[in-house]
Amino acid sequence: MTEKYRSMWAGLGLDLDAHDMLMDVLGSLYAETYLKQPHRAEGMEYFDFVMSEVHGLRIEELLKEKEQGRKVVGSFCVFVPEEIVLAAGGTLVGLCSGADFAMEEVEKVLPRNTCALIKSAFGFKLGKVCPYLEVSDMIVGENTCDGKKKAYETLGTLTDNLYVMDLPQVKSEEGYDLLLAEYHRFAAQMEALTGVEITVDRLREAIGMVNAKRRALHRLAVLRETVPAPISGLDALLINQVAFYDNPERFTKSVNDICDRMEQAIAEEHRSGGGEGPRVIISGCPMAVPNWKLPAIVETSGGVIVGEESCVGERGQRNLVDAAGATLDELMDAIVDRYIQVDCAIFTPNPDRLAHIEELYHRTGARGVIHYGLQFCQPYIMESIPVEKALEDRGIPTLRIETDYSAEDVGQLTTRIQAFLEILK
Ligand code: BJ8
Repeated sequence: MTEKYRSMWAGLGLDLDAHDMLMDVLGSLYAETYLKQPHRAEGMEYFDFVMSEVHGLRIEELLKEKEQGRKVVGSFCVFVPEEIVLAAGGTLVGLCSGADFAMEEVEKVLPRNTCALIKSAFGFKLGKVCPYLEVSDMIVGENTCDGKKKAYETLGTLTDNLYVMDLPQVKSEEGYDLLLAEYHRFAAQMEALTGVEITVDRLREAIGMVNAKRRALHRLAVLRETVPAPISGLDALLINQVAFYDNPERFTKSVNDICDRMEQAIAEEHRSGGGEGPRVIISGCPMAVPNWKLPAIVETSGGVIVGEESCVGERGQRNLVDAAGATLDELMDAIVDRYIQVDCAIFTPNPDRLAHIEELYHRTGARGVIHYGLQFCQPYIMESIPVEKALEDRGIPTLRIETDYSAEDVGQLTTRIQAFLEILK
């Protein structure tokens, strides 16, 4: 990343030395993990470019949007509806991060046994290295797992623009009503923030824009069912990660472009993308940039990841919002109808998630499931035990991994994953 952004970062209050350090690590990790992959799908240059400018050009764009009166809203969860943010004239960006930073500072305000995702967000805040956090006019927290719920109480002391959304834990009628009420409250909050009224037309247009983005990602997911896979799991994950940062319309076009090229490559039997090794799906906690550890191990060990049952993947992107409603209430109901289907492990019980893992496994022609749980993530780690049992009972080989963001266990994980892939051959 170039010198030209230094004054922008300084203006956002970033610690330039710490930020340089982070950018150096990110750059080398990206080159090592992504650019060295053999047979990359054609069209990945756009996503490489976005990543190279993730703290540069994209932040410059967001600052320009702000100058023109738009508001930037940061979120940590796929339950925050982009449709409502866009309809109110805002831009939504993801704030989750996938690297340890300023851990000594973090452990002064959070217990050591907090999951890496939460600690990382705090590390980026306390270490002053995240321009997305600093550019956000409003940060939305949500009452999902206990870790996040309580961490937001502390985050509220570190920032003055935190808004917390309540979420149901049970998918009952009352749970549905709670989500609907919370989405209405959020819509009112967005209107107050931007000064823009959410009208039927604006909301319908926003739904259309987000549906188009999701449709493009669904198209990508379907193409990955091809044998051999036309794209590596690492690259597909990257596209799903970029979905949380990029301008939605430009992103949709870029995903459709790469899908066009993949379709052509498949038709011409031009070999690219994933290898021919055992196909697996990954299921579990979301993987935020630059958390590429597990997929990199799987794919350098000869496996091919063909689907992610994750919020940075299918769990976060499947299903569309019905845009047919004629009134605001009908459109808001349709938004809740779509979001209530997100089968996060914070729900109890959560049978849909198991059904989705099975469906994804069969649809993609996978031979095994790797369950990815972040250490200290109660919801996913707890759920991983019955999920593994149920999958094994159905004859689906499953490997349960519990890890964090450090590189300490790479050797041990590699041995386990190689042994698992050997069984799948
Ligand atoms: S809808 S998965 S994005 S909450 S890893 S912080 S669960 S202790 S991220 Fe998530 Fe929304 Fe659910 Fe999706 Fe807690 Fe677990 Fe940490 Fe997690």
